[in-house]
Amino acid sequence: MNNPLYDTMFAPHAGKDTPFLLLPNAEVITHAVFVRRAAQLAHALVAQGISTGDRVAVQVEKCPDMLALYAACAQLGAIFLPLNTAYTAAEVAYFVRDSQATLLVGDPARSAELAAVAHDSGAAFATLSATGGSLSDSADAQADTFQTVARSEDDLAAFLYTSGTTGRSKGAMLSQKNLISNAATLTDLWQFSREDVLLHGLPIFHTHGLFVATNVMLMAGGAMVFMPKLDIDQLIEWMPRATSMMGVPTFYTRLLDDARFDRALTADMRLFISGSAPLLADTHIAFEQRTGHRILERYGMTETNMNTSNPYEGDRRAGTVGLPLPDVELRVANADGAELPRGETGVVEVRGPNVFQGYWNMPEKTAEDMRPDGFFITGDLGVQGADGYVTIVGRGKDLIISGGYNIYPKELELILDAQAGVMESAVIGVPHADLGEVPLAVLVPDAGAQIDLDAIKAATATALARFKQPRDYRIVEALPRNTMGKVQKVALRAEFGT
Ligand code: MCA
Ligand code: AMP
Repeated sequence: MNNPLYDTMFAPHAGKDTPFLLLPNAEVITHAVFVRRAAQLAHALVAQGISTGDRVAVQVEKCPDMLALYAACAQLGAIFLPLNTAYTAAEVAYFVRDSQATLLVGDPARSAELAAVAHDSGAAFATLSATGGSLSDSADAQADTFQTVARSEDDLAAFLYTSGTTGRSKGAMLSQKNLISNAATLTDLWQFSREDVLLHGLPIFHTHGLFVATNVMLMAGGAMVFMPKLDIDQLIEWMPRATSMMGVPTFYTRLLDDARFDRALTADMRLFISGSAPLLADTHIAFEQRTGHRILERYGMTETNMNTSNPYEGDRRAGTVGLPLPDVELRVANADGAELPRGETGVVEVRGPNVFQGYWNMPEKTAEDMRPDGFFITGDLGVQGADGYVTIVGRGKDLIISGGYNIYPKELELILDAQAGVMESAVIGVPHADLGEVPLAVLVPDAGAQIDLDAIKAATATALARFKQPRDYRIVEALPRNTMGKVQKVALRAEFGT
């Protein structure tokens, strides 16, 4: 193949007048129209000076043109780098600088601050949104075919930034092969076809909404109900015309909280998939009682795409993440990487075509997380039963997952520690009925100092996306520590986690 990603996902749809994106306003974008739009955007990128291998950072609201920009990058061999729309200018600045992006594409509504971010990093700036922008306008005037640039499956297709226990975000480099192999495996395993209509309420700047949901539907040739964000009314309205849904657990708990969501509404649905955070067994059971459907839970990571899945046909077990995917090797290992006997808890490690190419410009960090034999250390604690089913029992890494978004306490602690009057801080995840867990900050004041919480909240608001900001604060005299001096977060969670 000339360009495996483009030739697998997009080229086969050229000229097909079948529906691809069903928008909530009833507008339909066909596969053919989408492919032509991608070509126009590829020309617009070239006009901006983008060439093969360049990073294109994109922070725009979910809309058809944002997805077409992903296709355009694939067609010209540029590296697509989507960013959470909740990120502050300070956060975006880090990603643009670190990735050495050539272009930042931002929302026109935020063009003043984002243009400054791009300028400071030596990147060009353009705008795009559902209703227009400089890149969209430029695309409108371009030809709707584009000569696909030759690439190999080992070439990079995307960077996704993922925070870390050190507090510094890392750019996970994903190759064409990483994306294609996982999408092919999932399409086959979950039996997606051109008959499918997927309810798509996830953001498209993360693995779940982009490389699982969208890539699978592109591979299958089906359609997506493409909602700008999760909207329960829209989900309920569209469900009778859909066949499938993918969501984080919050999607399922919110549906269950709605009395309109019942067996009749889901009668024509064939599949509900959950991932990105643990789905409580209670939710799984309540969902089956209400609808007769058993949610299929799967498990993955930004660095690896999907690793395991409950079976499509067969036993979908509540509380487990199912079996390793057919082309993924999984072992539960001790700290040295030695495989443990089945039934013992250890760190989950995976190897296969899904595993990423490393962290951008961080070879030492890549080496730390990758075994010499090619297994990637996920940092998740798991156990594999004699029958192969994997259960995630905890996290070896200090991570909070809130509504499917990851929050690394270290990133918050570095900011809190730097505030006037704060001697030190510890951030923990506390249970939250809607989002699973949310961050709570525990602060220790400097001797004799008063902590000004309003000033601290203002500082975190400038530095951090809203979803990362602590939902609550506690002030204590000292943090609990073990004999090695390490903060005992388990003790903090026991004290404050209710
Ligand atoms: C929004 N807010 C949040 C979150 N989302 N706070 C904490 N955690 C969140 N996830 C805050 C906003 O800042 C705002 O705060 C208030 O909640 C309402 O915002 P709104 O946008 O209306 O919220 P929402 O639309 O109800 O969003 C909640 C959501 C959304 C539907 C759960 O966050 C979501 O779509 N999550 C999915 C994330 C995802 O795709 N994860 C996959 C990562 P205020 O009112 O104070 O201003 S990929 C991954 O994890 C791996 C690879 C995998 O396995 O899939
Ligand atoms: P991310 O950094 O967004 O790639 O998040 C990946 C992390 O989400 C994994 O390492 C797990 O800790 C968690 N995760 C994803 N899917 C599941 C699941 N089904 N059950 C439990 N944890 C999950």
